[in-house]
Parts: sequence; C-alpha cells; structure tokens
Amino acid sequence: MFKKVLIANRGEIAVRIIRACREIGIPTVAVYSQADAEALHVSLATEAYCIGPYQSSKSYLNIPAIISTALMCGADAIHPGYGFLSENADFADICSKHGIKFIGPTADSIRLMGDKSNARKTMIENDVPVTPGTGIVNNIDDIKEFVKKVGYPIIIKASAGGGGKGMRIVRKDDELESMFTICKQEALNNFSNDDVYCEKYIENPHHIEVQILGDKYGNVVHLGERDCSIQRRHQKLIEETPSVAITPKTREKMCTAAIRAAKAIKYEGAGTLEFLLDNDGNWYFMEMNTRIQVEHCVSEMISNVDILKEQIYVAAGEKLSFTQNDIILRGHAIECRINAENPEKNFIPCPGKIDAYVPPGGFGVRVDSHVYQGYSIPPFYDSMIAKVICWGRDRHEARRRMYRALKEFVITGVETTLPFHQDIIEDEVFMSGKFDTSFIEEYNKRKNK
Ligand code: MV4
Repeated sequence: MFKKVLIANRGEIAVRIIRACREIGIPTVAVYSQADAEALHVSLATEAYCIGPYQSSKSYLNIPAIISTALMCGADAIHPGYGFLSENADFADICSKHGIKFIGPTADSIRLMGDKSNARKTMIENDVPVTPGTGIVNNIDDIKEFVKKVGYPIIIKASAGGGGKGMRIVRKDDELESMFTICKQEALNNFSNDDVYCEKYIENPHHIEVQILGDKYGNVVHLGERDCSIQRRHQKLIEETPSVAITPKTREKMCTAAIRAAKAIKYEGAGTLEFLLDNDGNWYFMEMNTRIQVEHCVSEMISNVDILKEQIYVAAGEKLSFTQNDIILRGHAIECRINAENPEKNFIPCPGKIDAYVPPGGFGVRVDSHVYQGYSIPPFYDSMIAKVICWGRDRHEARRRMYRALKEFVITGVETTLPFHQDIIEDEVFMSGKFDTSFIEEYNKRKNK
C-alpha cells in the first residue's frame, strides 16, 4: 500500500479522499492555496502545505509546486480528485516520471478518452452504440455530405472538448458556415486544438451514465447507472440511481457495453461512461470521464461499495475485492448539490461567511461537505458547498427523505440553493419521473422565471 497520499484538490472531494485514506491507514498530505488556509481538508490531513496564491493556475493547477511538495514530504501517490489536474494526461505522465503513482487510469487511457473523436472510434470498434456522426471534418462540404444522410439538426463538437464546452448546434444550411468557423475558433482558443467532428443532434435527451471500476488484471465491474438529467448550463443539480427512464433490458445492455468498452481499453480505476437516451429509448455513448465524479455517492449508497477506497486499492496494484456477482444494487439514492448561490438572482455565486451550519442526519442521510460554522467561502472556486445524499427502499422513500433532510439543513450567512432544491424535490414533474435534460428550463417557464 502507499506510504503517503498527496491530495491535489480542495473542497468536499479532498475531504472525501482524506477520509478514505484514513480508513485504509494511509497518512495524507493536503496542498492548499493562500485562500484556503482555513479549509477543512487542510486541518483533516496529516500534513498540509501552501503551494501558491488564490488563483487555481498558481496553486491547484501548479504542477511543479505539487510534484515538489510530494517529493519533499515523501508522498508516493497523488489523488487528483475531480476537475483541476484529474484528466490531465501530461500530469499523470509527470507523476510516473517522478516515481509517484497517479491515482487514476493510465495516461494513455486519459489521452484516448480525452480525444472525443478517438473515444467515439473506440466505442464503434467495440460495438457500443454512438450517435450517427463523422470523424474529424475539415470543411463545410464534409459536413454537408453528413447532413444529406441524417438531416438537421446536427451538432459540431470540439474533439478536445467535453462537458458541454466547445459545441454548436446547427439547425439549417445558412447557419452551417458560421457555426463551423465559430466552433473551430473556440476549440483552438480553449483547447489549443481546432479539430471538430459532427453528430446528429438528439433533442432533449436524458443523461444517463454508468459507473465502472477496473483493476490492473483486466477485471471490470459496473455499479449501475445514474440519471443526471436535472442540470442547467451543463451543471448537474440533482443525480439519482437507478434511472426511472430506462427499462431493465436497456440497463443490462448499457452496463454490459460500458464494461466491454472499459475492458477493451484496459481501463484501471474508477470511470464513467456517459450516454444520451432519446425519447424513443435509443441510447448512444457520449463521452467517458476518466476520474472520480461529484455524483459517485449515489452509486455508493445503493451498492455499498466505497468507490474511493477501491480506487486507491486498485491504484496500489490490488485486485478488485469483489466480482459483478457480489454486487447487489439495493434501493434508490438521490443527491442534491447545494451551492452558495442566489436562486433569486439567476444563481449568481454568493461567497461569504457561514454564520450557522446545522447539517441534517438520521437514517439514510449522508452529507459530504467541507464547510463549517464560521467558515468563509472564498469567491475564487466552485460554489458547491455540500452534497446531500439520501437513500430509500424505493424512489418515493428516497425523495421524501431528501425533502425532510433539505428542510432540516440550516445554512445562514450566505444564500444557498436549498430552497430551490426543496421546490424541485416536491415538483410534480420531478415526482412523476418523466423528465429529461430540458427539465430545469421547462420548470422555470412553469414558474414564470
Ligand atoms: C449531445 C446532445 C445531443 N445530441 N450530442 C452536452 C455535454 C456534452 N458532454 C455533450 N452534450 C450534449 N451532446 C448529441 N449528438 C446534447 C448534449 C447536451 C446535454 C447532454 C447531457 C446533459 C445535458 C445536456 C444539455 C445540453 C446539451
């Protein structure tokens, strides 16, 4: 096992990683920016070092500072969490060059899946359904050829993009040229790579993703799917498992396809395959996330698998401690992401000092958070301050428990999305389960916002 793990992250996920290391018995090293001296991950870790000023580019993304801290204090592994350096293949390579284990998949896996056009190709080769689409397109004529086959609407995507960045929907011929030019320019500006490809655009899809875990010995298991359709501007707000939008047959096929793809690329560690589900029940691979995700907790709640600990064990070279047959997915889990934002003012971030903080508890309730009473939320990072995860024997119980937990939760001093979540959890459309990625937009229309 590792002698010491450095956590190259902050917030709730840094706390989550430290907790997993503690249970295994591994000392931890926190790194932090000057804005995070009072952060919880700093006080929970065995050791902590300031690595730079508040800007992420000078702290949590500062590779020389992170690597030299690891070398200086004898950390033999780095956990990148999510965001920041978690899907940076060059960082994974730099870690291994310094004899430090990057807790995650190989740099090659990250690179392969980071190139969305190559990821599509890999899926096609392994009989995983993808949306009708193209390889890299170099000119308008290539795209027109594709449109002749599938018709409008289509979507142009940056091959180096992902997570909603660098994409353009095209609905008619006279938009094509400008959208192609804009998308290529955006891709170049954001990812230093102007490769783009096209797909048939699926209107109002469901976003369903499959959690997988793999080890060095070719074993891969899935922990079922998550429905992440409740989102706005590519920011997920509520996730749940199982999805009420898919049939048991689709679930089986999707999860089997996810395992097949992960085995084909010799995937090691925790990963997620994202799929789009259309309103006729067809489903297509969208992209793969080669990291732990914010919403991993709902899968933990129904599977009883500690994904963080498994991630660390397999990174240390151990075999997965269970097979697919050992996994029983039990009940239903829902997660609400609580942000320090003002829902009344178009969700603008609301940093500041937390006066009162009383998290909910009781049977089936989990709160993952890095904040505490008296903590000042810095304005420089993500506005998520807590995740409330509730388990129930069925969706109804999980949802009622979530409503109860959200009502118990006291956070004062800053505006939060708690009231917004309470309304959605009790919303009739949400309750019915008949929602897709257009839910929040439609919800706001219904509420005249
Ligand atoms: C799509 C799509 C429809 N058709 N691709 C958004 C995030 C990025 N991973 C890809 N995304 C989409 N790709 C095709 N061919 C619709 C989206 C999309 C979306 C996907 C999942 C969750 C929310 C979304 C919101 C807008 C667009």
